[in-house]
Amino acid sequence: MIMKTMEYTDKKILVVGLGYRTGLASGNFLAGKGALVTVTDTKSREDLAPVIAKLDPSVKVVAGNQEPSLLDDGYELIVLSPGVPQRIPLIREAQKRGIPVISEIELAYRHARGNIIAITGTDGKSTTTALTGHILKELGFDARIGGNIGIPFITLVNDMTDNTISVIELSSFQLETVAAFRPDAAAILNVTPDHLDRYDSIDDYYSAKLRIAMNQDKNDTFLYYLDDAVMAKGFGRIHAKKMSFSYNNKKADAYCDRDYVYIRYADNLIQCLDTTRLQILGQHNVLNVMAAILLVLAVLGRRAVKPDFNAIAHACYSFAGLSHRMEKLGEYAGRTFINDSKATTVGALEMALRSFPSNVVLILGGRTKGDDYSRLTASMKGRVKSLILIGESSQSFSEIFRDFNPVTADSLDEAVITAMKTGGKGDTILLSPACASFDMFTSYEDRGDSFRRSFEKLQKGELSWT
Ligand code: UMA
Ligand code: ADP
Repeated sequence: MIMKTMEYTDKKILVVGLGYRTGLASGNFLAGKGALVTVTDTKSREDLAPVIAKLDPSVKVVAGNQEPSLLDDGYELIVLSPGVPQRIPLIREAQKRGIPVISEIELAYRHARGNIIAITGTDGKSTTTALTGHILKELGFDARIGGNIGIPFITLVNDMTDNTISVIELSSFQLETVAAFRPDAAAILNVTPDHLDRYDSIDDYYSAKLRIAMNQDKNDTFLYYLDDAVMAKGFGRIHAKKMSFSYNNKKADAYCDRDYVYIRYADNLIQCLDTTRLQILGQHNVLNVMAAILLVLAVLGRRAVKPDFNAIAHACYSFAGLSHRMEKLGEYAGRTFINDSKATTVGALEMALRSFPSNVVLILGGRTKGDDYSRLTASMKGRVKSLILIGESSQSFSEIFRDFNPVTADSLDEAVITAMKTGGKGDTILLSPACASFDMFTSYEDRGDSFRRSFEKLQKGELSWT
């Protein structure tokens, strides 16, 4: 039985996974509501020290121990951080004992006010979330962004009003343990293989994503990408009004024709914006723009507000994009440097490559996530003129991509020097690793920042390549 009450005083609640953000935020929120909170994490107290320092002093910390016997303390609710899989013995035991296990997203949902837009998908979630929030703010709404983008949803709920619109990025991990969560508008942007180290198959991964819409009804909106072959499976379970976007299929509610984005709205076809005026680069970002506009329209519809399409278009034009996603760092000696460190999947790199017809010097590799990387060769052919491998995947990638004569680099400084030595004027030097960063860096941001520093060193003459 899920504890529906929002009265937490003296209730014993276990938060599993302190992390850097989610467990910390959930623990502090619940302690603030008077709950008796314990947080458990497999890391040592020493490793967790900087996070423990930010915890409400009333929260008990069990570090380095996550034995199922912890449950003998009699918890009424478990809040699970996204990085912790449900298959661990502690959670299996909690499920056996009938203790409700919910994600921080579910917890936040129960306290949220106003409207909720929820966005999932393999790639493009953060960009679409930030853009949707940006459009709403430009239109004058009280929009807040959060979720997997790095701001736990629970940190947003305390000062919400009925006018607030929360735009929440959701990972499949967070969706695994939602229960009553019901967004006014939900989107699955795309589904390509990812996180196959956590899921048994792409179907399992997709099932977790579909949970975004499982409680929606016909008054809600569910948005999907019409060109995605994996989608449409499982739609039988969705009761919301469906809308779609497509790169060029005119049956969709939003599509692109030549340089323009068209939107179907109240039986009219609106030429909404000119894609050449967007600051965010690449075809994939046109898809993200279409998704963001349709989500905004869904919530405006909910509020019976007539859309100002001109203002929406201008809000899209003024969106500068997020760092580490096809971010142009600058030019040096005739080469253009692009930081796409957030491309941690095969699908993301495939999309990035579509933006460059040729002369790409690609920096690839890191910690793999169980995908079939050989399918990248099709999009690399003709576009990638030289390949530089980084990270722990170097050995296996040398074999998979041997036709590209790859060179291995131990650091991004070395990768940049090699890129300069092997290439020439007109090249695009692209960091788009298609892998997680944790083998060499603390995060994709750390990897992208390191690439930026290498570029800056090059500009200052601190990296010698001639
Ligand atoms: N742990 C255990 N037991 C286990 C496994 C892990 O105790 O069996 C502990 C770990 O030691 C760690 C904690 O559990 O301390 C897990 O923390 P977390 O990974 O949930 O970390 P947070 O800092 O709270 O970050 C999470 C998201 N991380 C993941 O989903 C892995 C962040 O997404 C998100 O921004 C943040 O919540 C706020 O919502 C990051 C991510 O990589 C960017 N997401 C994946 C992605 O985008 O592909 C899903
Ligand atoms: P996410 O939050 O889902 O990881 P981001 O918006 O951070 O997505 O973008 C990460 C990378 O994914 C980008 O650098 C880009 O290469 C790729 N990408 C962005 N949008 C899409 C999309 N709609 N389809 C495929 N790839 C995309």
